[in-house]
Amino acid sequence: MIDRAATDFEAVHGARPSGVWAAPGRVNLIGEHTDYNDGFVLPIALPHTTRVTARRRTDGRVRFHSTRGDGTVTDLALDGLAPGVVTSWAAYPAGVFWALAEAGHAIGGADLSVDSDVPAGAGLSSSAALECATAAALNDLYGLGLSAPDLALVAQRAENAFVGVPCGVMDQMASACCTDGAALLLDTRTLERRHIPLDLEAAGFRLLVIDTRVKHDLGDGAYAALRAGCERAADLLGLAALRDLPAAGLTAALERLPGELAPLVRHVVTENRRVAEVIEHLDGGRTAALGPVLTAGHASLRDDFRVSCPETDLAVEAAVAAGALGARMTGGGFGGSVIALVAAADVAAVADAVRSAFGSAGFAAPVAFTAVPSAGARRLA
Ligand code: GAF
Repeated sequence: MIDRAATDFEAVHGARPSGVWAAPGRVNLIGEHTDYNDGFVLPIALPHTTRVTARRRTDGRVRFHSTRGDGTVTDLALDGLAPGVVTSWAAYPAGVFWALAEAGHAIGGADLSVDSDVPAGAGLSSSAALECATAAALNDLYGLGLSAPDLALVAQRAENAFVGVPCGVMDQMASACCTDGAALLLDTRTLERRHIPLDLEAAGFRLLVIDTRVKHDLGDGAYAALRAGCERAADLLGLAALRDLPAAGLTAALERLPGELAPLVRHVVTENRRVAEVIEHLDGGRTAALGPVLTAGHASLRDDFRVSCPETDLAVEAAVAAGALGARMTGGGFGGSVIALVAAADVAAVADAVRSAFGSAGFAAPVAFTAVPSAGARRLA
């Protein structure tokens, strides 16, 4: 794979690359729409990665090529980069150059070729994978000495200010900081992290990921509206963020809020509680007990936060009916993917049941695969 990347790179850019970097997509086990409320999240990195093959340039230009595209090379002057200037997929890596320069790092030009097996638009963080692989490449090429969380913050800045999506920090932190064999418990306020060993296979389970193939798009305004709603609710309650509302104060707080904001707040407070519950079960070695917590999380996203869709609801329902211990949509919602915790012996039956339910409902066939907690951004060669 690495030899091929170097050969492809040379064919496009006319010189050998200096290295190859990879960053993964993610699924979030629990803690959805909590990150921009300063709350808690528990993602794992997927084995699927985006690879960036790169070398420095000395003429102040950045050139981006994707092996999945039509062969076009996007060629830009570094000093001309500004939000709104790049509107194609190249906005993600270009945004990383821009964010590093904005933070005062001495970055020169570079040639980049990008390859990926992270499904795009599936709620599996293909954008964060591309940003983090680019940031890891530039960190090494220009000897910036940035830590993994620093790279995640640069990647998030690129997405917020250059691409224009007001995402929280979970996806970039997952892609940059996750480790093999562990879930990442992240406090999104302090960025304090705990790597929680997660060997589902040894416990006799599998994590089934079901891509509904309903493309989700965080840039279409619905995500921003939800984030604004949560921030308004925190403001009305006199809190810095919804993370500061204790579960014991929830009922009283809901009475003080306008009808459209109360369910958002209920979701965020109960979801932070569910993260804590999942951690308690994992710490206690009670893997099967995670199932009902995941399914309760889905109900909250469906009924209170209202970010599920008929396909994700059906995938959860069919998976649980076929014997999954629990299931929930993962990521921002409005389509995307579902995760299901399944006994090893039931994986095929659960995947078949979801496929057959989709067929009966007239939905396009979903794509299912099992995932193990994998490594974060790294240099491959
Ligand atoms: C998307 C965002 F990018 C994350 O920051 C997070 O808010 C998530 O939706 C919902 O938990 O993936």
